[in-house]
Amino acid sequence: MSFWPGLIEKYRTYLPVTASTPVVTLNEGNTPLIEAGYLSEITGEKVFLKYEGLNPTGSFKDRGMTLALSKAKEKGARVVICASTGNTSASAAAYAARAGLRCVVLIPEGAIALGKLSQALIHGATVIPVKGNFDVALGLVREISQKYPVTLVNSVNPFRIEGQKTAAFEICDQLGGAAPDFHSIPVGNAGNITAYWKGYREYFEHQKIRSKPVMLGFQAQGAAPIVNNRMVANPKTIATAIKIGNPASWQTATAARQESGGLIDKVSDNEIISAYKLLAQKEGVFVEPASAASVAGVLKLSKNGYFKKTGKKNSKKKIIVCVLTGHGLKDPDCALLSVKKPKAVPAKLENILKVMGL
Ligand code: AN7
Repeated sequence: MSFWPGLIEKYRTYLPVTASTPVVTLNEGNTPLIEAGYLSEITGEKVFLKYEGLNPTGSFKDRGMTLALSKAKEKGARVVICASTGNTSASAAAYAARAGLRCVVLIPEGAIALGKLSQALIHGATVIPVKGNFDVALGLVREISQKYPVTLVNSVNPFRIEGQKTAAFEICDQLGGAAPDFHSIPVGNAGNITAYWKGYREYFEHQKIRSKPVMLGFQAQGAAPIVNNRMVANPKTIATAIKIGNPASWQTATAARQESGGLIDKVSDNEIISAYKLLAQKEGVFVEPASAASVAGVLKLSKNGYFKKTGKKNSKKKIIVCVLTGHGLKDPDCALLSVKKPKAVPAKLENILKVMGL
């Protein structure tokens, strides 16, 4: 195959589609696994970045949405609905536009990043800001989809998980038919950690890989219900994508943790922003804040000696894959708040040279 046909065609045999399923695709997937030289150096391990921000709408949600919209179209749905901290709404809006379906999105008012809001709007979705947080909005769309002929495309829709599991397949394919030793991922509603673990398990069962990774999930400190084993009524974090207090896939996330011998830990907003800037300035990779949680978590564990103590007992460097779930351009406000803003100078050589330190 000389071009990438999208993940449904690529991984068709692993997915619940038939020859008559209409494939709604933007040729999502096939994202790069980037070697992270700086992170490898400071951790002493071999770190890779799975850059999911390079999907068509700029986040991993496209993997789930290609399948969710294909299946919705197959069953004759006219309207899809979701609640979202932003990326799900952007992706649902784009894939619904492509499928010719109506899309309705509920978002927590004032709490989603600018890029995501502009995407949902320009793709023609009916955007309904709600005076409440994500968890409240998810409750509402669940109720609507039960009472009306409206298809829910949040990750409680099993086709979302099926599509998203293909990212685990890709990582193993990219590593030459092997799973990483550790898989690090931000956790919000917990659909993605569920999906990756399912993907690794299936590749293992199909003997495509000989081991499965240890799963490392990271929540933001102010939105860490799974870590604290307690719902959070008013989640708070700069990483708005994972500002979620009652994850829908809570049970399957803790199962992934337990079955893989991994952990789900929390990272502070400061740790998230440090990792966010490190990725941009040392690796050249611009992500949104939530995505940096996977790297912040690995740095935290590395400092505590975790990778030396855990996993295979040999001196070989461990392979750690950090999932970077969304593109930095999703949240330009956060970037501008994290740096010193430049001052304008007169358009004269001497002024420019002075700023350059020449
Ligand atoms: C960039 O868009 O929940 O644990 O409504 O956008 O599968 O929820 C987004 C989640 C991580 C967490 N990184 O994934 C939504 C939404 C980014 C995200 C997550 C999200 P899950």
